[in-house]
Amino acid sequence: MTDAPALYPVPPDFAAKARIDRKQYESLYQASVDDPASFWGGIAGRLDWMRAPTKIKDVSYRLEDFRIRWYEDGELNASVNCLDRQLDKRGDKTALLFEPDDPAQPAQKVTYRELHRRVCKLANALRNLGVRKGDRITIYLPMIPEAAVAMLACARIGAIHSVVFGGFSPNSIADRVSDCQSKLIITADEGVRGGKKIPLKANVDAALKMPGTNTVETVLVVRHTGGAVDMQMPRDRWYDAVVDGQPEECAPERMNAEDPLFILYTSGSTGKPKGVLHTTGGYMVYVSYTHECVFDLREEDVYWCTADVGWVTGHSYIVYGPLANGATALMFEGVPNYPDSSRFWQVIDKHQVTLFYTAPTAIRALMREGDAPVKSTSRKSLRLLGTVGEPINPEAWRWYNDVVGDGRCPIVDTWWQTETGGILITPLAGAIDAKPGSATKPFFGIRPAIVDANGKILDGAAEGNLVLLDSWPGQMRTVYGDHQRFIDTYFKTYPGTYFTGDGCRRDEDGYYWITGRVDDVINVSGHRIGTAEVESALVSHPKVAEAAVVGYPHDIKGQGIYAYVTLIAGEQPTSDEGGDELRKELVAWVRKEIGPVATPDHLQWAPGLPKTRSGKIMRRILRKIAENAPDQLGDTSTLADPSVVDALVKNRLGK
Ligand code: 6R9
Repeated sequence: MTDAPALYPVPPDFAAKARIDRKQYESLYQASVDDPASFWGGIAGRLDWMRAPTKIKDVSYRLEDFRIRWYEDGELNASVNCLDRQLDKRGDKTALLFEPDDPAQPAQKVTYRELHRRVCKLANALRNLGVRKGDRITIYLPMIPEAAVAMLACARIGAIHSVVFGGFSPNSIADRVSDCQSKLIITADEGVRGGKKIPLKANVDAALKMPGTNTVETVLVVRHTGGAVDMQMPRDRWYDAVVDGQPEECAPERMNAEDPLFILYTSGSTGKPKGVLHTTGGYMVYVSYTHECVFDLREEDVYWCTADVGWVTGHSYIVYGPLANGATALMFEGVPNYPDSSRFWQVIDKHQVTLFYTAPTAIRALMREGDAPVKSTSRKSLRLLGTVGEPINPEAWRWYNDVVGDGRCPIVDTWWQTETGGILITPLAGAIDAKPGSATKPFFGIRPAIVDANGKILDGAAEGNLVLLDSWPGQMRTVYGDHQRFIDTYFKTYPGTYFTGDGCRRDEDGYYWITGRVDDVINVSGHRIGTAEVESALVSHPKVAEAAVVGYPHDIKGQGIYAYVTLIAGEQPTSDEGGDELRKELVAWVRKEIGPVATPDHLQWAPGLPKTRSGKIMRRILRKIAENAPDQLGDTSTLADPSVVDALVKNRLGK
């Protein structure tokens, strides 16, 4: 045990200047849950509406009259809120600060005026290409300003964007394009990360050869690295060529508050990734308000969120939240350890970053490199630190606090999900004392509860499953094209509540401690991977009969992927000792099928899998074997063939 403090009180000088102090948090929280409609009706005034909403909230989580509607008679345009309305006061302020992968290349500053111009030109070009309100556009770009431009240009004309993370494979692109029937794709010749090229355009070409993708009429290609690409005319067009000469003004589409803004695919416990759909009004209110409160945003802040725009964090807290607030947001193309493991801290000094938001996995990886790469930089500009994506272990929290923040900067550990649109459980740095490892307390309007396996709500200090009792404006509205799946996934498990899929403990002070997913989702470095997706990739290999995939604790990634594979009759597993060809082939196969994020860390040959007599794989047992805790296997008597367990334990990898 260490004698490190368990509680880090709000720094008094921070609280003195904070937007929200302890008293304000308590009274605003109470007001927000006592009368959500009047609370959120007031907060909506922070946006520019073309028609102000008069109906604020209409929500029922009951299955018989299920509905989630916020601001339903309001009209607005998200790009106008991020751009046009900033021009008067902030036209020359930097909106996006671009730091390229290679530090020798110049950084770029894109002012609000310039961003507005670029968005309008692309929006006009998209309209000329026949894109209309409600059409779906896939964006597959590196972390460059064009990614934000593309999202905002879609928003301007009412097209629904679906951003696909640049690390995903052609297969994953094809699945997402075909699910939402995209008409157009915006990509780049190549991306670069850590000096390595990523063949984005070639991946799109491969995806578009796959079934279900023939809705795509046009592919716009940003020239980024200048690498050679195959242009297939008339389908493929250079981005510059179509944008050049377009008018610099573009009339924004009037959007109803409940019109879709974007789709973002995320992994669930079963089946293919779901198209999480967010709408315009509630989402914009929620992300702009949370961004301002949680980061205690000031006009002069330089804000850096290290997420990729391919994930929800990039949508809400690089693009929509910060720009709606007129902030300066840094966009970083690279990785934390290139050219060396001091890069993050160097970028902070170079751009005088004041607010820094990153993932626990990055903190753990950098912590392993020791203090020197941090200490060689100043970081004096920093005033607040944040984390997101997975639980942060107290050691990493303390290192972040003591070494990165020099003990000066409060930390906000923000819990939320793709589905929630924005941050739901988090400290407000001027109001809530921190406890390392706890996301602490609910944001305004959020009513978390902990239920046991039977759905009984537990009071006081308790551990169980995390549900939310009421809606908030940023909540997802549906699974694109499958509303029933939305209801089944989130509202059936514990009727009358939204089920998060996370386990959680609440302590005697009412602090929430997220313990991780309780469903079949693995959180690898903050990226959600469905076990079902990896299993289906494995069994699509001709030599694989069956596969079961579980997560196990991993020092850096939080969780790693552990796969058990049964080969078809007649195929011989290759050995650990040498000639491990088939194992390597299967790992590479999963990388190719889904993308490098889904690469199994361990692949164990399983002559048989532990199954119940009804044929269900007992993952609980496989998890324990992967965790190397064979003494905790629990009851195996219900298995059809208990002996398979002994064989798996005996042959566990890395014993
Ligand atoms: C924003 C984002 C959501 C899942 C979520 C939970 C985990 C996110 C966390 C956290 C503990 C935090 N998670 N933030 N767990 N503490 N501060 O990450 O969205 O990719 O959809 O992942 O991530 O398990 O359910 P998404």
